[in-house]
Amino acid sequence: MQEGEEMMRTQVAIIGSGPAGLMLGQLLTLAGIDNVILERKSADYVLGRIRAGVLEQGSVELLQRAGVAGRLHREGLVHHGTDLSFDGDRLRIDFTGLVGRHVTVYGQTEVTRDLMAARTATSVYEGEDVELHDFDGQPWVTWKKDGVTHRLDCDYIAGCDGYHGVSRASIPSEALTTFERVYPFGWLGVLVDKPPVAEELIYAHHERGFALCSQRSPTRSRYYVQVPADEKVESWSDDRFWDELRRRLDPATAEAMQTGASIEKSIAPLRSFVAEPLRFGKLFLAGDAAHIVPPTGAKGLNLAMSDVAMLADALIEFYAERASAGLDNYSAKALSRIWKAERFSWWMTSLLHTFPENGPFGRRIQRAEFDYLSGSVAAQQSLAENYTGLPA
Ligand code: RFL
Ligand code: PHB
Repeated sequence: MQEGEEMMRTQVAIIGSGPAGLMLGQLLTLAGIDNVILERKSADYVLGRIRAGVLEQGSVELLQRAGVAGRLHREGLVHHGTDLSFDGDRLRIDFTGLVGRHVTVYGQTEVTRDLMAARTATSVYEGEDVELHDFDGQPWVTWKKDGVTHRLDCDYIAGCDGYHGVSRASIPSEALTTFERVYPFGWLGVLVDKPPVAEELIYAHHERGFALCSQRSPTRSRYYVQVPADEKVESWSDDRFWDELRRRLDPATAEAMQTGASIEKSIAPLRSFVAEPLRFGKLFLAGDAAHIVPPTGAKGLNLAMSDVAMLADALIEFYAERASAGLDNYSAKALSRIWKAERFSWWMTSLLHTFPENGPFGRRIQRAEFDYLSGSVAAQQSLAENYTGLPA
């Protein structure tokens, strides 16, 4: 060590303070396993990101296990079904009636806030130039803060730093196989302080493109429209957004929707991505660091939660029994669930969006898929089973 450097030690170094990193940290802390979270942004920045809104029952149960479900149970909105609209024709998928399960609408921002408030172990925010070292041997991590270089020695590193993070990028490229589909469109999202237009979510297919009516609370709504991948958010005034959204909804919904000044507006690109395996030596990947799904199936946050539940159990088993079977199985076990969520998210995206390359044949197939779904309890059950969450 040189002057101006500071050294620490922990059992598990967690890179990234998103929902995956925070949940892993909470589960480890509850099990008495020392951990440090390193995050490159500020806590306020992390809390300012508007993202997911739908929690599977398994994610709610995990938040309960982590001891952070108090506000979720008070404020979360239980949804027993969702609506699909195809060129104005409506179909309700009754989750509870079909598969005896439901989802809970509770913003990712709130999940993050609750996990941050519960955290008692060390978190470093605004850590610059995080670097991972020797993770095929005795791992350590460095970062800079206020001009000082810090070093953290650890047993394991958990890469929970999202799609653009340093963890996956640190693994030699020949050790990873990646699978990717980039869609030629994104979602333009608007957050508005107006009551939701309907009790449940509405996923709408229209020849002008996909639209989604979602919500955060009885007074706050979240809406999305499909836009071309190269679209600029500056070209979308609030008025233009509301006009476009109305055109894509059935007339009664368009009429009933309350609009107002947006409090957030952003465009998210759509991508399917998986990196395999999820382990390289002492480094494990979890959440968006390892995989991306298009948001149509509402799976990204939920997959991050199920990954870290499996990783936490494996680490807990390792420290309790010095048994590495769980750690050795983590990648294969998590990937099996990840690929099913990838399939479902791709399927929902294919059914509901307008694809420039589709042509008349592709559009008829989409319509036939919707008509089949409308007439088949089996097909509806399959949607409900996947949307509410497959078992871990
Ligand atoms: P995150 O949330 O990206 O957190 C990663 C954290 O790592 C930090 N980081 C670094 N820290 C240190 N050093 C570095 N070099 C670092 N690089 C990055 C980042 O600052 C960040 O704080 O990943 P995590 O924890 O894996 O969580 C994944 C979820 O955020 C994501 O899957 C969901 O938001 C996806 N998603 C949805 N998921 C659902 O389950 N249901 C939904 O309804 C849903 N809707 C959505 C979504 C994502 C969206 N966008 C914007 C991509 C809707 C949208 C519009
Ligand atoms: C959201 O409310 O942001 C949301 C809901 C459902 C999705 C994606 C995003 O499938």
